[in-house]
Amino acid sequence: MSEYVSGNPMGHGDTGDYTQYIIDQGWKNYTAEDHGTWKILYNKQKEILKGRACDEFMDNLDRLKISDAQIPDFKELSKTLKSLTGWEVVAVPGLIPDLPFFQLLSERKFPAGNFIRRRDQLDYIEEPDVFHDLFGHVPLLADPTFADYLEAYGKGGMRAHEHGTIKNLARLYWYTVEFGLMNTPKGVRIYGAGILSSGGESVFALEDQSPNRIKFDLKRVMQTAYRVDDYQPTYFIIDSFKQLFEETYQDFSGLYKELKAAPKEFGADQVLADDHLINEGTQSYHRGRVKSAS
Ligand code: HBI
Ligand code: FE
Repeated sequence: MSEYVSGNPMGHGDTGDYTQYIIDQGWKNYTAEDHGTWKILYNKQKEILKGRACDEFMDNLDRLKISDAQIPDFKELSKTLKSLTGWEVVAVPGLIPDLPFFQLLSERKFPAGNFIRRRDQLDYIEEPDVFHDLFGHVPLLADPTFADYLEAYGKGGMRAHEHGTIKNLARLYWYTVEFGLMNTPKGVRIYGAGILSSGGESVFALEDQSPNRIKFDLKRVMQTAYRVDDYQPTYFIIDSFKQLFEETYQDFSGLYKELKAAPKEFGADQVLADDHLINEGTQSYHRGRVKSAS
């Protein structure tokens, strides 16, 4: 099962005011069991991610002193993060509407769920919790290029909100920030937080014969549906964060015009004639399972 399900239980509010969603982390309220849950998840992932996560992730996990000892204190962590890239972590109760989410990112504030999953949810949780958000997302915010990309994404989100193209932009987020793979001199590595925080998907995304692995193409990604309830049938591979930033650091108005003029939606498992395929998956994993795409 994938780590969490995207969706928006709090609704698509169109208020521009994100402050109403920010809460105190309440670090003192975590119980010994909560910290213990963090420790179990942390140690399992740290082991699985050796040779699978990109170096930028592993190195920054250490640089930010995110350890198995306890759930990080956002205020402490933010001091270090701010000094490195200007990003900080703020606490939210769960998924928040798109616009405040984008606004926070545009100001280099990363909203992280403050709660941690229960012991019976170690492998699967619907809403992003502190393990997914902190362990999965925060280390890369210390990478200068990725940090720039996410800020630019937030700004792009605010423009997409005006164009009515949030769906296209959300797919870009999904296939990069959440489920992205990167080609490196050492081989294909994980940088997407949805994979990094899921033991099962870390192995599946890189080693299983089932999923397609395709070179990243901006327009293609924006037209591709994704699975919210299970592992991805397709992963897109970038060459570097620099490539990702350069290809996406632009005003998407022209692209949105094209997408609106000739609307297309590719299935989450579809392979196209002009895809730059790294490998075509067998889709054996998803065959026979109940489908739902978004
Ligand atoms: N809220 N807390 C939180 N975390 C997210 O990742 C998130 C969100 N709200 C909206 C949202 N993501 C998405 O719609 C973005 O994809 C595009
Ligand atoms: Fe996430």
